[in-house]
Amino acid sequence: MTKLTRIIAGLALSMTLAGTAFATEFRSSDVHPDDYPTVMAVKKMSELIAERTGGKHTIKVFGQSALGSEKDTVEQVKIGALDLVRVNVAAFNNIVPETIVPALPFLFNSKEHMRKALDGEVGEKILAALESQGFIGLAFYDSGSRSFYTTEKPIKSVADMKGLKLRVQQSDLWVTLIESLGANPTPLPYAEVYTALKTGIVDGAENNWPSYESSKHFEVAKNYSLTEHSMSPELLVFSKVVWDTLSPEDQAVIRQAAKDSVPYMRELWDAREAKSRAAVEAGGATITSEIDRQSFIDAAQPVYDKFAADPALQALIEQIRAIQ
Ligand code: GTR
Repeated sequence: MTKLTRIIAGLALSMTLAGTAFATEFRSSDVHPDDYPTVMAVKKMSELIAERTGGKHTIKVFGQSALGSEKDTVEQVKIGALDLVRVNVAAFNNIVPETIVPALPFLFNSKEHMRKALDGEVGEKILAALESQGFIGLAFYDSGSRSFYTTEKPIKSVADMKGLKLRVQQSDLWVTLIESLGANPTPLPYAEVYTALKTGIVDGAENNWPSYESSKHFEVAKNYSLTEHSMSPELLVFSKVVWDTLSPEDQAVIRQAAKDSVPYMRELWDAREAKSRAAVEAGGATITSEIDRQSFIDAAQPVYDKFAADPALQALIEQIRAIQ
């Protein structure tokens, strides 16, 4: 061994040990601020891990896209440069086809239906599918229903979508959905949406109540139309590169803490949805709740033909539809 290879070997060993024997503060990324339910849930998970490992492991959450966009941070997690990420499933749609399923338009009938599906076998299958691409799927979090909002006129039926420039998440599924509805998609990272709305780069976007409120999009796009076109959930994912350096005991603690953070998150979520809706209404947003929803459901069909034709995905969709 030359001196240099000895140094490199020593460094590699100490990095491995850092992951196993000594205290580690895992780094996690989120696009949301500190008081957002997804961020608070990962902080809760950190507390549980600290308790259950005698303080050996914790998680530090970097919010508000401080470590980059969802797309960039997913790439960092893939190579092990970042330990965890909390993103919407949309960020995985182009990487792991199974993540397309829960993002499909008008798939879930209700919040309860969505929770039941993701808590059961369907959810487990989607999480397991992440592993072949270098990710450990830990949990789903709620993201409510997403609806469109615009700077000029409100949307009431799919005809109102014609020609609108709408921001979408960076996912081919989402691009096709907007095209199918007759609008022009502009994929952008979340952190760039406020300025895009304000400067007229886009005419609108879509999101749930808490994001519409906390991002202040409601200040620049005041027409919120309750299309509730997707319940695309949130995903919490660990880097497989880092995971493989951990002991089976620590892996089990992390998996369980993630699961245990879900009910906590849902409680925060339900309260936050109501609070955010009230806040945007008080802040001057106009809510259109009379929507010709069927016109959207019909126009969205090509999305299923293009993205959900694969028999494995079809099976997941049927399993979801069979849940009462
Ligand atoms: C939010 C979601 C984020 C991100 C954002 C977006 O609802 O929590 O993870 O996906 O929407 O539209 O980019």
